[in-house]
Amino acid sequence: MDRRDFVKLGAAISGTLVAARAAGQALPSQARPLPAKPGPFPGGQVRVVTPNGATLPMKEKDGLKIGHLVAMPVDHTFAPGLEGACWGYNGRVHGPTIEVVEGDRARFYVTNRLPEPTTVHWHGIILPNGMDGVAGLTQRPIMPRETHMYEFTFDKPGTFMYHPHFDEMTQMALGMVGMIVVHPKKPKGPRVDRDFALITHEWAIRAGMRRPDPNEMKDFNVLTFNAKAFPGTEPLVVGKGERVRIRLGNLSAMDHHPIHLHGLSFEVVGTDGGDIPVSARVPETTVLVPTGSVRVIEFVPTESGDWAMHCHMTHHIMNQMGHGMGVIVGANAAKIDARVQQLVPGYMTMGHTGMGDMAEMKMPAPKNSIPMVGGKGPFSSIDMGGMFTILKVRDNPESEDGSGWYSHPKGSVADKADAAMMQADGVDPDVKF
Ligand SMILES: [Cu+2]
Repeated sequence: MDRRDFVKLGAAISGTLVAARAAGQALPSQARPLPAKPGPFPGGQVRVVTPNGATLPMKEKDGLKIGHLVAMPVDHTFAPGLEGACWGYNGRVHGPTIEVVEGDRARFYVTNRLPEPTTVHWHGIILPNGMDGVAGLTQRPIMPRETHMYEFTFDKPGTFMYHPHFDEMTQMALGMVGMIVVHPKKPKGPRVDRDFALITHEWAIRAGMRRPDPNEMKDFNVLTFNAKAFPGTEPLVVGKGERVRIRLGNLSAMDHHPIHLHGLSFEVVGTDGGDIPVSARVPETTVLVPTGSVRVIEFVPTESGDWAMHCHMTHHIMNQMGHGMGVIVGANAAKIDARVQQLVPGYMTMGHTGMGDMAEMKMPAPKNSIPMVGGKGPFSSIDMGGMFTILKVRDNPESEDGSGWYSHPKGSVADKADAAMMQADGVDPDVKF
């Protein structure tokens, strides 16, 4: 079934309960990220928080940091209602974030519990050629049930990624990616109070199926931050006036993602190639994260609130949906519906007033699929999905419950105006154009 069929199927049968799932559900995983505390890192650098994710535990032995990555099949929940038969590391999709300090020497055991060979490539890390993880070129592939050992020194600080370099198309499409953060020994620039790692990714999951399709080249219907689609994404809680860093990696198969933040402007301070000199930084509100790249942004929010953070490709802030359909915005659905209902009882056209009502529609969906849009908001359903999350800027992030909604000062929310108000301001409510 393709996405077009999903729309047809959804449109053809009406009446049951999906809308409850669509509009009524609370934002899941609202657990607050751990408060940023100075970690055991030089210069009091804070630990990186991976929303919806984890950090790889590392043991220390004889001045060596030792980690273990297990490549394996993982049952993963993208958002409530959508399960995927994915591949990942250590029981997670995506794999845990590796967090070390410049100069650390690390040993990684990589165990393969997949049905095919794999390797790990340490994307952006400068290391001896034989540790680079390219099957055939720099090493023997890690066969199923084998473990290989990688050992190298993290010579350069920055933000990097890891992923397989065997059957990249399948293994990355099924979720085998992760982030690497190398803290500098001597931090430069102003101290950062919050530090987040987010990987953008895209998946093709046919309605009713569980296995993402690795062969897809353009019709991606599940777009994620850290493998979660809204409303499954965990918000980023930060303090007003705090310096915040977000490390954005992109290991999508085909697409770049212009990530846009509301309520502030930021500077792009680094890539997976290194730091951007202060003199070359420009203020932005959207950063394009090309596939295979990292962009690190920093900002100091000055306005409290619940601020949207999302990919600005509008198809990427929708969940499973069909785009391969005719334009029916403005069509007279009553006529269409009456005619089609003679053949298909209960038929209901969707999209003739735009797609903003999708979250509220009482329309069933196939098993294992999520509504195209819709998370619960404080005012109404939020009609976005996919690569969307919320930056929660709080006056006192440590003591306030950041998992709740922002409470707006009285009179500070855009709301209905009546004709008398307009006339009092010299605005003609019945103006003709
Ligand atoms: Cu996007």
